[in-house]
Amino acid sequence: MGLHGSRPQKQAQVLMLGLDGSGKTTLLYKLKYNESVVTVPTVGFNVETLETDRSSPGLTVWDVGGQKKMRPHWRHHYTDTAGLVFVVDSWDQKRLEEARKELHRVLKFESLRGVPLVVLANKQDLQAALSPEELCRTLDLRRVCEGRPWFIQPCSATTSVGLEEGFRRIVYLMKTPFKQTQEDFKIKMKSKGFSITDVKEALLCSR
Ligand SMILES: Nc1nc2c(ncn2[C@@H]2O[C@H](COP(=O)(O)OP(=O)(O)OP(=O)(O)O)[C@@H](O)[C@H]2O)c(=O)[nH]1
Ligand SMILES: [Mg+2]
Repeated sequence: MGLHGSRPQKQAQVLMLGLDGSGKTTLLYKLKYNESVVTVPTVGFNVETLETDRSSPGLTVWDVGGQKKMRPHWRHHYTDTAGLVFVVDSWDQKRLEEARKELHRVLKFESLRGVPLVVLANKQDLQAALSPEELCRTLDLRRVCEGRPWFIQPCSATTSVGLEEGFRRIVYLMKTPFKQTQEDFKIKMKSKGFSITDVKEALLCSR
């Protein structure tokens, strides 16, 4: 899937949220233009379109500022959201509790019920970054995402690693019925020689 360019395509709305400084704007422009931009805290929002493959809608990605004063505005974007991307600074352990609370608060909104979620575990280029498994536990993802298609993707907006995968994953979750995503995952794991126990373990951390 090329995530660049400007071919006209049917669009699906993806809402990108996360605490201030988690890297939303940096990763949006890295994906769109493959450029490392110097950002300032977003007041309001940025919006960009990303192309996907021909069989999927293009993505209109809304990057809404994450500062405390901006968070009450997040809910104005919930209607028509087909996919949610929540960006976490995997290095900043001091702010993980704040990130957990905000994510849980967002997921309680009725208008986002069942909407697929990808958590981007950003800043993996930093040495002390927490792993996706550690973040999965700290953010209590398994419990809060009960009944919702979700995935946690390690990435770095600085190096680009994992960014396209994260957005491919949200497209896949948006396109595929929930039960099917779990079946696909089990088949993939088994074909790679993993045991049933491994599959169950992995499903706890990456649905
Ligand atoms: N090392 C490293 N730094 C990053 C990464 N992504 C973003 N940053 C840095 O983190 C800081 C904040 O990035 P922004 O993209 O402005 O964060 P934001 O989430 O858009 O913040 P708000 O607009 O306030 O919500 C900047 O100094 C970025 O260069 C990453 O993957 N690795
Ligand atoms: Mg920003």
